Amino acid sequence: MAYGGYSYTDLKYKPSSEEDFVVLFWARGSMPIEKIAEALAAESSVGSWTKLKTMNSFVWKHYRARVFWVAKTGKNSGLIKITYPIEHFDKKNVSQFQTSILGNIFGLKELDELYVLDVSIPLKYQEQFKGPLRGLEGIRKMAGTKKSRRPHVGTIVKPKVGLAPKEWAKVAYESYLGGLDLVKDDENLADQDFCRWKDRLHEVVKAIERAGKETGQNHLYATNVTDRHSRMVERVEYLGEMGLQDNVIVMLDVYIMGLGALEEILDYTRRYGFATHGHRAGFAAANRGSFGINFQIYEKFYRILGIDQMHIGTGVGKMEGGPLAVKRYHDIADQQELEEKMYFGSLAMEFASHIRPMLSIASGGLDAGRIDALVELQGKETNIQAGAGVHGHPGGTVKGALSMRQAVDAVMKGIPAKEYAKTHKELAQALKTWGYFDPAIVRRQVNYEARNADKLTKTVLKKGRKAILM
Ligand code: CAP
Ligand code: MG
Repeated sequence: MAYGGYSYTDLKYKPSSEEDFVVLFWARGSMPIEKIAEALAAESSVGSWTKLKTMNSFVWKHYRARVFWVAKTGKNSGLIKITYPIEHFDKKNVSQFQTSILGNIFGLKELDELYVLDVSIPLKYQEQFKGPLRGLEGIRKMAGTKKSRRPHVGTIVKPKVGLAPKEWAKVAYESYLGGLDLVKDDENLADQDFCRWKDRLHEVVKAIERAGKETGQNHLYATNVTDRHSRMVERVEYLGEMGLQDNVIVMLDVYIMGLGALEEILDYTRRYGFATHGHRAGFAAANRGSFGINFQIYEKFYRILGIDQMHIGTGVGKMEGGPLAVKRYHDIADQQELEEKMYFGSLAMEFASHIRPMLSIASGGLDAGRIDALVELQGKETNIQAGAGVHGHPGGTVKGALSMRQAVDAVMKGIPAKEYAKTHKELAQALKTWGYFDPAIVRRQVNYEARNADKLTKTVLKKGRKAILM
């Protein structure tokens, strides 16, 4: 079935993991799904709505997209896999990649739904990028947890914005005293008049030194440098001159700034030897509707470009994302090989060997009572972070931080938080205030996935997007 005078369908084609991109779409519209697939392939590669006098066999052979798999769920709806040759894409230009695959196709008027579920990025394309400088192991080294392998614990100072530098650093100091590894700026705190970036930084550095003497820990601070490029560079250079690489992590609002800007600033963080923290504020706008882009696509690019620790959601907190989907995001953060799981809308992909694992950041509506469930889902290779769940603790910040550390200590000893709370007051107060998220709920879901993968896949192939676990 042709679109714009050409047929892009080649069901016999077998993409190579070295050189071909594979993109998985969900679509529904006013044309037969086979024609929708053709339209997507045309508009995202070499074609348009009608035949071109300028088309030639060389262009057609080397640069066109190929529809190689369609799973019809109705006459006009289904899942589609399209592959693109690496030559189609400009070198080291993530903007051009996005314009091709995540661009015009969203505007085609015959479509009522279009969701780009996943992208498998070929190894040869990955070679152009450096990946995380420190990655999961490097961040563990900074916090001194390489041996213990306990989850990291962190907080976001609250209120999100408004505190003056000394007030802000006092909250940070108390958080460290309670045993937290990481304190971070909120995504909307930058360099506002009431809390200038440099002033806050200097105060926090003092807090890290003071607290470290009491706790014996090497505490970390993720400082939000997000801004226009020149200002981000100035800040990274300033951090470099201060020699703060062992304690400071450069935080970036990665979705808002875009992949091109991210790649550019990562050249500077790498040059000065800084680890980076990726906050994904805004991603959900594209992740949730009937026209959208799944987070896993961005997450793969964040890792390949070089984010060291990355927000992936929790599955048990305040933000969207079911537990199993978040588990998939966890795999994308720290596994080298990913299997295809159609019930997550996920493709198989291999990360190149030089692309190190990222540490996942579990954040959003967490408190000590959710740590058992979180670890049940994501394991211990993660950074568990709570803002309100620390600073809203009835005993205040130090006790809130202690409650989080106690919950992590309990996990490491294999004791359920409810049990550990009998001898740990701060944890008991947290559980009393916010309740206990029973890890059995998560365990049931994880077991269900393990036992029913085939059934879940069949359901998605029959019912489409609404059956995909998100
Ligand atoms: C968490 C948080 C983070 C979210 C972002 C917030 O605070 O600081 O920005 O975790 O979501 O402002 O909501 P609380 P995600 O601990 O007080 O909820 O990690 O899913 O990207
Ligand atoms: Mg926040």
